Amino acid sequence: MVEWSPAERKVIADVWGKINPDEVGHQALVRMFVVYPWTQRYFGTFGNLSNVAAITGNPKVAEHGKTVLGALDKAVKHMDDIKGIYAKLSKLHCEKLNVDPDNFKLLADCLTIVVALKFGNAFTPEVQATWQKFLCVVVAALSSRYF
Ligand code: HEG
Repeated sequence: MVEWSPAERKVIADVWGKINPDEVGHQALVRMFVVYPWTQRYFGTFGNLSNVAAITGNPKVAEHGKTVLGALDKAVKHMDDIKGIYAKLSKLHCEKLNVDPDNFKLLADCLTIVVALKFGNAFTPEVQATWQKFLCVVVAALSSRYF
């Protein structure tokens, strides 16, 4: 069971309050597809992902960015039960989408980089530590139904 201090809860609420979910989700996915091109293999229905411009302009990527951030919004609102609220989503990624769970960490790292770029100096070591703890829990919860 993950414990969240009041200070950590405040950091996550602050970061989340300053994020534009459509933009951040989109930019994180673009980075994932460009930096880790093998992650494209799960998105055969998305059409052209052949270069940075195609990925950036692909409306399905933008749409999926919103979907992913919508799921993260639920995690922010239920920080004490992330495993529970992601149980179905984990099963879906494992059994239906057949996503290798190592990829969750890659998307999480892309999310951190996008948030860091937006925040600049405000992304202090303390903020980074808490943000990455949050994403660590998200990744663990998404992986929890693989076993
Ligand atoms: Mg996944 C669908 C969330 C990482 C591949 N992902 C979804 C959906 C959500 C979601 C909410 C919609 C589920 C539904 O239709 O009921 N994904 C989600 C989160 C994260 C993540 C929160 C990590 C932070 N996903 C992820 C990664 C891959 C992946 C790393 C592959 C590299 N997701 C994937 C695919 C679909 C979803 C292929 C189906 C997309 C579609 O067909 O529209």
